[in-house]
Amino acid sequence: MTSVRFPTGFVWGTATAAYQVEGAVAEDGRGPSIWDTFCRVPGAIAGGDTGDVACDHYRRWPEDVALMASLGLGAYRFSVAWPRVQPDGAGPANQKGLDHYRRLVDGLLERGIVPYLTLYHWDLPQALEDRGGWPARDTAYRFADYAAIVRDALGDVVDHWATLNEPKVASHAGYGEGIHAPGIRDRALRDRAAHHLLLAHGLGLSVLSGSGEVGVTLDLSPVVPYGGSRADAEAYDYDNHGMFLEPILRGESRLPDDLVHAGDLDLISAPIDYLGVNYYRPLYVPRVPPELPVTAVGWPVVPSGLRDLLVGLRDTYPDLPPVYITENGAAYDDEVGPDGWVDDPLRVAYLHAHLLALHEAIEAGVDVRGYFLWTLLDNFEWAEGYSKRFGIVHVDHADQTRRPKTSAHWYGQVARTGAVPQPGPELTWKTESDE
Ligand code: GCO
Repeated sequence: MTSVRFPTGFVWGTATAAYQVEGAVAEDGRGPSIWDTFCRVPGAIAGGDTGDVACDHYRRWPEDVALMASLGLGAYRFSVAWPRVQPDGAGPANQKGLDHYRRLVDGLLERGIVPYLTLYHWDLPQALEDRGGWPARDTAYRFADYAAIVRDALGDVVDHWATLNEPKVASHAGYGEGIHAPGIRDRALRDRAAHHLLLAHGLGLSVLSGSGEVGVTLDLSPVVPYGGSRADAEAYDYDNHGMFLEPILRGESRLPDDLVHAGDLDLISAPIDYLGVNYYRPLYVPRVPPELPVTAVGWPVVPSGLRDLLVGLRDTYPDLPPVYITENGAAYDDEVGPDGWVDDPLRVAYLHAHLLALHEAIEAGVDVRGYFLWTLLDNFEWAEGYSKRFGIVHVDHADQTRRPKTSAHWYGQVARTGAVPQPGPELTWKTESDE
């Protein structure tokens, strides 16, 4: 069996986000987030689902960490819930909230799993939304205060930080399209939110300076015209990607000066130690080619898009910092078989092909440091609720039973060996010994 080997020291992990997995939304002093509020808007979430319980990860994290360790995963990308740390989004820290994350990080380290901490994965304290939310410039400064509290509480055990996860989705889906919390549809507020999220990143970056490697995670895709003009594709590309890449990597913004204050772009474009890239599929303008296979959320499966994206980033930004793939994965309608096993051959094929494409990008000279599979557990998929399963571990949300899928065992062997088979026989995870 031939295989491609990833660089020595390559980081293999999984990713989750607080609101999607924790549950315990009123536990230990946690305050409400915009997602707690948005889930109660009739029709906002498929099936009327909420994150009230999610995967009960707030309590079951020891079981989940043990599962990661049993698979041989080396890292865990998680987010801290701001409303647990500052229930009203400002003021003194809630020590019980901080204590939870200290226990989680200690538990990871005890198992030899490296924590990768994201400060913001969309769960803004509702109290700050009540004071204007991300369209209000002050929210960026509240984020800096929050970042300092978490740094002071966990900086002695956390060496890998991300300020934000996907600011584009937080601004565009939350304030532009209204399909994510807080459910606002206003282009001007969207642009204000986008800039203030970037400003929060810049302020957070300076707060975390000296605390280890610090980066930011963006959702990025090649944008491909399919029935539309190249100009349309380029406009869409800037609106979804350049609007964030240009300020962060070049210190340039097209937003008006009454929004972008003097000095903002210096903060936002301060050097980052890495760029987190979330890749799932290319974006086609205006529609997806009908012949492409798609996942359960209708996203086309185009592994070469990952290679093309990374090589394109490297060519466009010669000073591109090292990259982590901070999310990659697929939703499929996984079922528990009669024998209790959850077989997910389509997800294994998706992961296999994307890891081979990632290896091609590394071979082409792109400096990729690690890969975080989205996601460990079937969890609350935002507006889709629990109807979409992205996990390599099946979760029965009625009784919280965890069942590692075939993909969990397949990925575990990749993580343990650092190798992915060339096209041909899939890894059979029941080998007698790793390579
Ligand atoms: C995102 C978020 C995740 C999603 C995942 C699947 O990238 O949108 O970081 O929270 O659940 O991407 O949509």
